[in-house]
Amino acid sequence: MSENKNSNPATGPDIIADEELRRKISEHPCYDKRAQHKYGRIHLAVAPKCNIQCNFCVREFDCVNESRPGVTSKVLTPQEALEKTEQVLQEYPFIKVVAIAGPGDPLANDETFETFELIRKKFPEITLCMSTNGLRLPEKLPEMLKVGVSTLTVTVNAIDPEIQAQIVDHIVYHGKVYKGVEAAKIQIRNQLEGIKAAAEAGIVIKINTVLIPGINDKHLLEIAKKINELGVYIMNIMPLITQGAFANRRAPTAEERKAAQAACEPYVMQMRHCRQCRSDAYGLLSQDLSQMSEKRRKLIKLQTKKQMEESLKEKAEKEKVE
Ligand code: CLF
Ligand code: SF4
Repeated sequence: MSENKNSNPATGPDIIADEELRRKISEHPCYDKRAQHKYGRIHLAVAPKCNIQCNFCVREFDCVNESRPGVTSKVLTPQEALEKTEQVLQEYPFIKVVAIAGPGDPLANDETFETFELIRKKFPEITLCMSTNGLRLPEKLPEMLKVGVSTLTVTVNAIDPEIQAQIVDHIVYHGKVYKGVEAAKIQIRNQLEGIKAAAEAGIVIKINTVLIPGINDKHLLEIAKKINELGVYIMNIMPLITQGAFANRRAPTAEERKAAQAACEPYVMQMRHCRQCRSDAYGLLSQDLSQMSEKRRKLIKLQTKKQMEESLKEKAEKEKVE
């Protein structure tokens, strides 16, 4: 068995050399399981278009590579997204990550970059996070670095084109439609090249892999080994949601998913607390404020205010003693 050279499940963010990045990861609810009950994220639904067709995707809904399926998010303009972020961060300061995860593919929408640019200018300290199918990753990486994306999720469901061709029906790449193995080869090449370059540029990478029994279930270990070589930080094995062209397939059992995570863990740290959130979710992972009543949100706002006042008081008292 080869060494897990890039991730250490025992230490998490501590293995990241850059201090600022280490802080960001330790406050990222998806990247560090210890952060999930303390820090939150806001998803900005500014990216409606997608450039591929996954067989498990029904396009009226959010991208299921990073979202709970069967829900639709209202698309925002970049300016509306900034205004929403200003309001939400003021009310819920425990939110430390601003992310774009759909409803389509963020790299297929220029609004992704316009939005990140606006957010970065207003909140230079905040962590910018993104998820993508990776088709345009190599060509878009310079723009991502320019706006300051520091955590990135790429969905990799196969690194073997024969397997990938069973998962993605077609891709649209530079204005041309490709199908089958030809499409799969282009997407896998761009994903792997893009992941390697992004990791080398200092972006902390998570891979989402949808576990599809009978298609890629025997292939996950190969993916884990490959992404370990590329410098990936963490892997999130998600269960197939049976819909679209895969409506008649079988979802993996909890045991099958656990076994896949255990097999891949020696090669890459495993995320086990994913909530498959909406592309407009905000709050803690376990507490999506976008789906709560105004009354419940007000209560959380008051609790947050109280907690902040208490921690400021504690800090002031500590400083007095010192
Ligand atoms: Fe969002 Fe994804 Fe960033 Fe997290 S979600 S873009 S890495 S800030 Fe997190 Fe939600 Fe699971 Fe995604 S729980 S669906 S893994
Ligand atoms: Fe659907 Fe996401 Fe696949 Fe695009 S990348 S087809 S939005 S699941």
